[in-house]
Amino acid sequence: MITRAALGCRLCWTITGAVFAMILIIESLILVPSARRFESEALRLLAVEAQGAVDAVLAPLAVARGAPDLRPALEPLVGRLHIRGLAALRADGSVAAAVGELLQTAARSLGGAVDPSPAILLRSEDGSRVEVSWRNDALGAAGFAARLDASHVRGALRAYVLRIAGLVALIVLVVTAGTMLVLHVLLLKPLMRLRESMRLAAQAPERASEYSVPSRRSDELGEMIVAHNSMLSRIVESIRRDREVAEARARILSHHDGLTGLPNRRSFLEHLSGRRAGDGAAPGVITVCIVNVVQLRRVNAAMGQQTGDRLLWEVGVRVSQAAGAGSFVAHLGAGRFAVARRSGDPAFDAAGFAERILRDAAGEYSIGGDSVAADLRVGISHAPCAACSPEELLNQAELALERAGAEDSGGYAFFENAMAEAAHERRSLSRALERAIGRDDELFLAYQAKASLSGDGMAFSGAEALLRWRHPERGLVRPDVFIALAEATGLILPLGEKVLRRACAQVRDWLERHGRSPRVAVNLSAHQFVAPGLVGLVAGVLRETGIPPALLELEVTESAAMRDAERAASRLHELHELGVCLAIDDFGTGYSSLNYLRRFALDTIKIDKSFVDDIGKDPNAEAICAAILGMARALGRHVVAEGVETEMQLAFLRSHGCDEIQGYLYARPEPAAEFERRFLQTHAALRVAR
Ligand code: G
Ligand code: G
Ligand code: MN
Repeated sequence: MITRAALGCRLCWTITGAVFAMILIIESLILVPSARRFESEALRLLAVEAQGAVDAVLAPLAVARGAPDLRPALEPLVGRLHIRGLAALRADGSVAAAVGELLQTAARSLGGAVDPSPAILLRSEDGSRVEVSWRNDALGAAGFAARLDASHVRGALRAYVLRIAGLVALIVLVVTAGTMLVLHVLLLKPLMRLRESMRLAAQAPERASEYSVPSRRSDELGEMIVAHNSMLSRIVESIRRDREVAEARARILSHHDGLTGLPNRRSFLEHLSGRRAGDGAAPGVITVCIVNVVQLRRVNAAMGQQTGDRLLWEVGVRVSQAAGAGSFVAHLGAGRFAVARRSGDPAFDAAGFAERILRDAAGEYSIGGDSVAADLRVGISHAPCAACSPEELLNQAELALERAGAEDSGGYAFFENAMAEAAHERRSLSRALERAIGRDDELFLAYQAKASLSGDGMAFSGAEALLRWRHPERGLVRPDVFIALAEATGLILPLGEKVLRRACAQVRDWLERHGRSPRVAVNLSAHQFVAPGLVGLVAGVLRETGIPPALLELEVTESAAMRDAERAASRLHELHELGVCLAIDDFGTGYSSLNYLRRFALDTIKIDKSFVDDIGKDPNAEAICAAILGMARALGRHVVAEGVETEMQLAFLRSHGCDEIQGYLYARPEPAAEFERRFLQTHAALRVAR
């Protein structure tokens, strides 16, 4: 295991290779001179042996006087002690006597032989022979030269070099293996863990600190690991902070009005629906006042927009004070404020409440030294908490406001008969809707085409099924009216099931007749989304119609999903398991926690039309669109912008990387037959898969 890992380590190989090369260089630096020394020592011994032999032969002759003939004395030496030839030399270098092989160097040999110890004069090319000479002035000769057989010296040298090289190889082997082992334990193992930790942290930076590396080392590597761990926790911290800032920013942008710092229309409606949901059964009443600054336009024109803005700010402050704690005050835009007040007492004095607001907030204001008079009107709707929807309450207060300017109104007016009218209307409509669900001719689906923005143009990419109701007497009823009614009465479950079956049957029909069908999105209401039978219903309809699940998309509104985010997460997961696509509708209005958004099994985010409407008009709406697109990209979600009506909106969305659009600019909702003629019978590029 250790060796496997170490052998695979490029760093170890490099270091070990360097160590190996270093040992090799050092060994060869030592080996070359020592081999030379070995060889010359062997040759010197050879020469000294030859000299000894000659001296031994000469010694007895020296007793006789005169210059005897040396040849007979030297003759027997040839062939012994590696001697192949011998010559006695005179002082002038000439040969006095020679035996055996002829010496090449005889004539000049004495020149070198200034020493009584032998000197090497010549070596044959192959090193098998050497010639040596030495001084010896006995017996009338000045010196001797000898040719010696040196062939065995080569062999000895080779053996010597091989021995040394073997030793070196052994050292290299031991050092290399040792180096690898030490590198593996001290460097490679911690480095591998660091590398793995970095890789995992890069994949999931928001959980980076879970991948910190434990270490108790105190060396540089230990310091590096400590620094790495602290970097991981900083990354996590910084991502967390960024997310908090983004959430806070999104919350403020989408829930507050930049001019007065008060909550905006959206938060006002949320506040009202929260009250209703929280106290549905409570016997309280809710009072909604819309406070209008009548002459705001005149102030703007006469004294400048800045003064108008400042006045609005001041009015907001006084209205809030007058309404008192327990009231919710919002700025709806332009010169309109809204105040909500809930009371447990059914006889709550709404008129007194409105009068107090008028008394405290209308009148003179001092703006930058100028005196400005604010003329206010109040429209009031007043109903039991559970009776009306937030939109209804607000609409009724708007209607009442129109009558608040009348003579002797006192500056405020009530929406009259609100409860009775609404209840009657709702009862008759809901009976008619119930009947329509049982029939086949009143309710039908319209299909609105969506276009993808890949490339420069727009390409047909899918459709949303939108329910329509043609009432026999009233004509077309607006879907937001009858859907809300169906929600309130529970009719939404059979209605929603009908829509799902129709849409899937339509896809089946298109597949059979055209061999292709766009993906069709079906809206799920909040009730449907939490109904226990939903997953079974969808699975059943898919099975019965036999359509590919990917051709069905389910749209859940953001507010429905966020009502109980934990349950929504698991429900979305179950639906996703069926293979259908999932989209979150009206995104931006329900304020999702980004954290949940990450956990929801969603394919697509649909930016709410209200933001798209304000592109080019309201920088806040543009900021929200850009933020949603950026966030969706980071989370890997597909984005559809709803309600695109102008080229300008399209250009903005395209430049911010929006994937798909839906809106009148590309197509309106149309009956199935027309939709089919336009998008299925032509050769419109159809992209089913994304
Ligand atoms: O285009 P339109 O006016 O059709 O739609 C108004 C509202 O009604 C939209 O919010 C849309 O989501 C909703 N709506 C349309 N059809 C259906 C449907 O079949 N089921 C549900 N729950 N809502 C629908
Ligand atoms: O389900 P959802 O709330 O997304 O329904 C979409 C609604 O938006 C439908 O009522 C549809 O008719 C409407 N719609 C789609 N495109 C446009 C558009 O470009 N302009 C307007 N005003 N409404 C649109
Ligand atoms: Mn929708």
